[in-house]
Amino acid sequence: MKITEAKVIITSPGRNFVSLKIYTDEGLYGVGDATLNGRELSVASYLKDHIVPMLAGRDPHQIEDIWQFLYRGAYWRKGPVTMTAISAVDMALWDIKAKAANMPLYQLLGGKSRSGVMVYGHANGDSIEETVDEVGKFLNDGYLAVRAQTGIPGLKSTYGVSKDKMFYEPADSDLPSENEWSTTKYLDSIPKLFDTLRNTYGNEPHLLHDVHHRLTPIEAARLGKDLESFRMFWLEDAVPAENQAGFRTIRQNTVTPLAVGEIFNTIWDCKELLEEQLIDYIRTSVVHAGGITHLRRIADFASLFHVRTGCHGATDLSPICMGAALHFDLWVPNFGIQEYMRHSEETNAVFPHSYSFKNGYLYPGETAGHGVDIDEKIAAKYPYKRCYLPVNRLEDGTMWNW
Ligand code: CS2
Ligand code: MG
Repeated sequence: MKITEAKVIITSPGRNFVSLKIYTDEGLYGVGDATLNGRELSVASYLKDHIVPMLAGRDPHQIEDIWQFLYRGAYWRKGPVTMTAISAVDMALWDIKAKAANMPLYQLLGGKSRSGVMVYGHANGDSIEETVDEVGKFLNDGYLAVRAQTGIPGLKSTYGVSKDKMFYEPADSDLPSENEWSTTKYLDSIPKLFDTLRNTYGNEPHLLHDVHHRLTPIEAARLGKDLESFRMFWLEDAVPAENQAGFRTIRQNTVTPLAVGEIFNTIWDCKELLEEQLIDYIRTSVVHAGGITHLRRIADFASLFHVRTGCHGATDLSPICMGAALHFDLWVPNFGIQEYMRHSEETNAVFPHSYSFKNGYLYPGETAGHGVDIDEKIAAKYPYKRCYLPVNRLEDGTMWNW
């Protein structure tokens, strides 16, 4: 089999998605997600201008060799743009290989390790009362695990709190909107939220929370301690993680489980975190961390250190990424949980897929490949629209982490 051509498809059914479609001389094609929220066109150009011209004539079955060619061959290694582009190629090639074998992708990875993939949903509200009600709705819908984010009294807006509760979307503006942050106000609120949640729903539901990179290690250690009796499933992105050693302070001071990694793009971003057992869940995704090929390498390394997977699955990762992730999750021995932020009806129509939700679990389906396609006619109805994530400032105007 030979690759004949590849095409980059940009569509915006409510938010921007970049996809790669790779064609072969045997009539099979594969699709991969190449979406990098707020920087979409840079990956589209990387693919169109620099990768697509090198694909024609290659054997699509040589996934590893093509991965190494694109990674080593760029000379400039790593980085979100390069790695998202490589991920898209990798996802599309695994799709082709599984279609050629006439098997769902998980079979090629080693088969099922479990019957379904436990997912967590996103509940949020302006106040603790509203957030508690929203968590209840997810539990009623059958979710076994829910992430809870709440508005902070005294702050106009904060990460994770949305107007539309069902299809929450953080990138909503053609120039970055500005949020305001106070660590003092935040640290005061969050333990109250989880205290109320446990009093209302008991200890059984898994509860998660995303700090979204806003604390320092000592502040994160304090929050972890304050949350200990509420038995969190995890505390996510407690600090920015460029300095992996910073996690030592958090780790030495709390037994609250830690998750990190949605913005990591290679194993090098988490090597120290894993080797030193500084985290419990690694959140690297199929689309931003080098596709199935590299994610599998990260997960295997993580398994040596009792670290489980918890792949990023926000709405800015397209259904193609979700489909591929579910096959990975069904196989990966050290699976922890999968994030599942539901896509809108418009998005689902552009990306017909075989995965489905039931009683807290997602199932990838038995379609050959990763089970997600792109309807180019519907995709063409939604042209690209520039859209940024917000930024964040302290109350005195100092730039902070969003
Ligand atoms: C996130 C995302 O945990 C999460 O899902 O932190 O909401 C993240 O902010 C977006 O994916 C950014 O594009
Ligand atoms: Mg997050």
